[in-house]
Amino acid sequence: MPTPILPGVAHLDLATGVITEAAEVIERRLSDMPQSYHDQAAVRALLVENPVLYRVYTMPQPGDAGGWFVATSIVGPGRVGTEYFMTKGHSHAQDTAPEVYLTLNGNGMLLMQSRADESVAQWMKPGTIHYISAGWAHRTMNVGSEPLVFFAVWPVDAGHDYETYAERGFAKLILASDDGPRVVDNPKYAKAAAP
Ligand code: PAN
Ligand code: ZN
Repeated sequence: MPTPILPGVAHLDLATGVITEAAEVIERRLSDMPQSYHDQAAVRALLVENPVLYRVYTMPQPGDAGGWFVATSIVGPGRVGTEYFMTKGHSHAQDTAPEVYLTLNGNGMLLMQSRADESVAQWMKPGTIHYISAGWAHRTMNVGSEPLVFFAVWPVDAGHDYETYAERGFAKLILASDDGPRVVDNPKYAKAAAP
């Protein structure tokens, strides 16, 4: 018998994104995702320091009979070459599982990509609510100088597909420029997709 979902409560520090009772805290460093960045010379140079790129705090699941995951992500400010510190990025294994993000702090970009390779990039700033449609892969990057903090809710049975995006990445890169973040084609993606 699955454990029924009981009412739950947790405490979130809106400024830092820390959930006090987090059941799990995931920490991702550059060494966990060196292939995600296109500038491998910049990756090698920064691997000496091996910075934490982001952390994810997940609220304890009050049961296992379905329901929602509730978590915060905190992406640090920083760059690897001209790319910003960012999450690995994934799609949900379950094609019918959407997700909602609410930005609490900082400035970021949410890059989304459909199964048909359409791309959408949205600005994240305190108060922006993002609906990530089912079937769309998603990755966030911190384009500002303070931590990017966002709150996320998604179905517990969604599952995460990281492999598809680990090697060739997303169809678009978001690069830092004098005029701010620029969305450009990812050359590695086009090559990998060619027959
Ligand atoms: C988020 C992400 C979180 C970290 O909670 O899992 O921001 O990003 P990666 O999972 O791509 O490393 C979410 O989208 N959950 O489904
Ligand atoms: Zn997700």
